[in-house]
Amino acid sequence: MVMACVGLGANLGDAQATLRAAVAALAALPRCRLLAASRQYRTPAWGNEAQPDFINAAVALETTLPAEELLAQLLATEQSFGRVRLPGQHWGPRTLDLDLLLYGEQVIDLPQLKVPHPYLHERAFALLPLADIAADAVIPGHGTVRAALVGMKTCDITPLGG
Ligand code: PH2
Ligand code: MG
Ligand code: MG
Repeated sequence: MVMACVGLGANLGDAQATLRAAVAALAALPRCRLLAASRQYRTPAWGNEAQPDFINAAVALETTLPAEELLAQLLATEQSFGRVRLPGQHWGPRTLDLDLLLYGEQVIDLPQLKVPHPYLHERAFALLPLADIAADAVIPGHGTVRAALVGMKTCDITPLGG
C-alpha cells in the first residue's frame, strides 16, 4: 500500500467542473482509495504564458497499483475527459492534465514516467495544492512539500471556494 499524490490541471472548458469530476473519477479507480483532495486554485500559466489561467488541485490516493499501472489509469482518465495531445504542444492548453507527482518516497526513472515529477519542487501551482493535503510528504531529493514552498512566489495563485 502506497500513498500516491496526483496533480490535476485544466485550462480549457469549464475547468472547475472538470476538476471536480476528475477527483470523483480518481476516487473510483481500481485498487485506489481517495485519502484527501485539495482546494482548487486559479494559477497563471507557467512555461507557455500565452494561454488561459489554469485551475489546479491535488489528491492523495492510497493504492496497491504499481506506479506504471497507476500512470496508465491516469492517462486513460485524461482521455476520457477529452484530452487531445497535439504534437509539439508541450506545455499547451488542456482539458485535463493528471500528473503522478509522488509515489510514496520512491524514485522512478523510466522513459515514460519520472517520479517525483521532475518540476514539482519548483512549481508553486503544484506545491500549493499539495500542501493542503500532504505538507509533510517528502519529495525525494528536495525535502518536504512545506519546505519546497518556503520563499516561493505564491501571491498570484488564488484559492477558489469549493
Ligand atoms: N501545466 C503545465 C504547464 N503550465 N501552468 C499552470 N499554471 N498549471 C499547470 O497545471 C500547468 C502550467 C504542463 O503540464
Ligand atoms: Mg502537467
Ligand atoms: Mg501531464
